[in-house]
Amino acid sequence: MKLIGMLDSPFVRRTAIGLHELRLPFEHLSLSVFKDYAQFQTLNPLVKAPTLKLDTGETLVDSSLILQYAERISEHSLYSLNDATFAVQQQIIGTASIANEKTVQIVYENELRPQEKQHQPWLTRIHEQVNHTFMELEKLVLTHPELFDAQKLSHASIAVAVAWFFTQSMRPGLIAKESFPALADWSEKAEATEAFFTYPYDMSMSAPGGMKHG
Ligand SMILES: N[C@@H](CCC(=O)N[C@@H](CS)C(=O)NCC(=O)O)C(=O)O
Repeated sequence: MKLIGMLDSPFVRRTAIGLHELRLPFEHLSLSVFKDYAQFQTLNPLVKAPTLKLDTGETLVDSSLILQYAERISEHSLYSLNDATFAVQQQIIGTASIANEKTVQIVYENELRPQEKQHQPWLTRIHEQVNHTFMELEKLVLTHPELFDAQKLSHASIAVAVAWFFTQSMRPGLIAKESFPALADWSEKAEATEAFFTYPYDMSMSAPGGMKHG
């Protein structure tokens, strides 16, 4: 199977790391939804990253749905078997996904919309939301330290580290590192693991204007 999308996308990166940890072989095609739009469209007319093309022809989108499929076909699992812990993990993944979504909204507003058409009240709202998602994640990491184990990655712990690194790289200073010590610490540990090292964050689009030129 083929995973399509760049590792500057937190959705693509968490999927790649999840597939890797589930020991599922896949080919990674690093195509941009912006600069490689036409080529991407030939593989998936929806032009959404991540896209997973199965050998049987199906085209899957959405990181959570792709990982749900991956869990079904793998002999391994990155979820807890305990229902109560699973609920916490789902809460963590949902919160991290909103953090990604909100940072992406800020980036799209800044990079794709002309300056004079940017709507400050909307940006203010998203800034507040992204800040709150990281506040919630910081609390979750502090309350459930046992779920953040570099020796035993889960979809939840992967999602948090990927979201933190993405926002820190894409919009440095947006979320003050010193106010989120547990997240910063977990990110450092996760980025040092073999799986994160194998699928490193792609910096090429992070510079302002990078999406237009990269
Ligand atoms: N909920 C989706 C979000 C995926 C997403 O928004 N991906 C971005 C790249 S970071 C994308 O495809 N952008 C192009 C577009 O929305 O047209 C997921 O979890 O996969």
